[in-house]
Amino acid sequence: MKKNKFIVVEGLEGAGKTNASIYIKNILNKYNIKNIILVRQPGSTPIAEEIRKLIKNKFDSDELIKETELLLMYAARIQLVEKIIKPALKNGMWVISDRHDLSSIAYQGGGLGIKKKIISTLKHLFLKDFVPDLTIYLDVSPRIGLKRALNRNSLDLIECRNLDFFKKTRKFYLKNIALDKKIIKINANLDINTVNKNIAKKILNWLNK
Ligand code: Z5A
Repeated sequence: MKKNKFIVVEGLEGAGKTNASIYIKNILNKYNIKNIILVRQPGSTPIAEEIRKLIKNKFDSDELIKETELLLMYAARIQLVEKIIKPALKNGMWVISDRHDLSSIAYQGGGLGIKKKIISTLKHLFLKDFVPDLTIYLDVSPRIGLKRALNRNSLDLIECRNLDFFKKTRKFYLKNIALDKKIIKINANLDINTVNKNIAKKILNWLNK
């Protein structure tokens, strides 16, 4: 049996991260791994949830500049990592996080065009060598993902950005996952049962390694 791990689920909106996080938890449960917590970024601590509201809000008289957005993402992340994720891992819990720092690389780096050096400086300053044991990247086309998100509810500040923003974000996801062997790519354009089956295969493979 594997020691407890930190698993991250990544992808564009509507990729199915919420579904996948719960599905992975259920697979682990079947393997008698019961001590699991699910978290989301930004969020999952009272302070990080307040930061999340701030990021998603549309303000009539002010606009979030891209650097502020990046710093808020990191503020929420560090709050969650230090207050919840690291202590949970130390106590033998498994942690599944809906998004982590790869989201900042893709959205703020790819989508908003913030320089790689700035984002990696934040990563090295605050996360240091703290990295996920496994990342499941759900690859969805921006058009399909946004359509799914729109079917579900009204769009927030980030979701309102144009298709080009999401194309650039996806491009950065793809570029970065190619550099990391701990990231598994799943085609999330397929129907949900096929996506789940493919996730199960990959997770079981990984658990048995
Ligand atoms: N953000 C950032 O910019 N930088 C960062 O560093 C971080 C985040 C950490 C978080 O908002 C926003 O913050 C996000 C990125 C940014 N913004 N945007 N845009 P969020 O948590 O509200 O948004 P999200 O993470 O993208 O969640 P989401 O919209 O809920 O997407 P999801 O979790 O991947 O999808 P889902 O809820 O599982 O599924 C969405 C719907 O599609 C639902 O009705 C499902 O039943 C359906 N679905 C899922 N999979 C399928 C398949 N395979 N077929 C058909 N239908 C499906």
